[in-house]
Amino acid sequence: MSTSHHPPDPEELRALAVHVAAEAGELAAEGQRGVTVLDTKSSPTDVVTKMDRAAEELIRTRLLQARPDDAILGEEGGGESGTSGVRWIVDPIDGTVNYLYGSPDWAVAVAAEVDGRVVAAAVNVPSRGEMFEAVLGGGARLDGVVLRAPDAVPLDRALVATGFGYFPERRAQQARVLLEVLPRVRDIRRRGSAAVDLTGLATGRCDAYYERGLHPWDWAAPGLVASEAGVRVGGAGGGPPSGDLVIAARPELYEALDRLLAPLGADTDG
Ligand code: LIP
Repeated sequence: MSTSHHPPDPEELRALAVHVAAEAGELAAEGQRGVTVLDTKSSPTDVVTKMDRAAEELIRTRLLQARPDDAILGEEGGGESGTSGVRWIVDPIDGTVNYLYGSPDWAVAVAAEVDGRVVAAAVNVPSRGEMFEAVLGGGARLDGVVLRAPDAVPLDRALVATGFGYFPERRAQQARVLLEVLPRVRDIRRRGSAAVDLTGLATGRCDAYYERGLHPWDWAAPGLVASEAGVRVGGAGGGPPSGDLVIAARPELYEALDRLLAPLGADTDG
């Protein structure tokens, strides 16, 4: 069934995202035990397993079966163009290092973008049995229940999640930033998955999140879940999320964290 010649219905895109994220999550969960490193990407610590590739392959196949004219951008397989105006942004396993070590914090993230805006999303956290879903302007849900992020807390009482990149120079800069952040907040969490962190803002598992050096597949789907739950999700200098910076929190806390981070400067490239 192809809906690609009609204006895309975000609810239909969400349903498809949920469907493929569920199937890919099941496949990845079955393959987690005993999984090993298949290859490395940007640096020796940036690993890929055969399940990252298998899950992405499954997602691509299912999406193109349902909507053959859509474009796809995936973490493992790169970009494929389309003609329908819909682009899927896919992270088959976000938190691959956790996945490799048998930890529960990894997720399958599938987002649909129309005219450059993410309009529908699914984030499946199989080890927790959680399926997050969202539609632009239509709210976010966890296992069918509407999500509303808890109110902001002051910065000095905020549990702040962050992450570190795969390049040594970037990590050294991230450590310098952390030196300024850590004494000013309740505590820091480094879970190893931007998708788990961002969806965690919607459920109140943490209060704020920031990270530099991410890719669109890291924030596309979970960013919509967070923003539809009332979280502000942005980037450097008041702009949208980008590889430079993703920052997310309820608005008042967002501003305080942004003020703290802004003078600490951009990362070393890489
Ligand atoms: C991961 C991100 C995480 C970041 C890691 C890595 P991957 O994605 O979700 O926030 O700190 O360095 O980029 O590589 O597991 O898909």
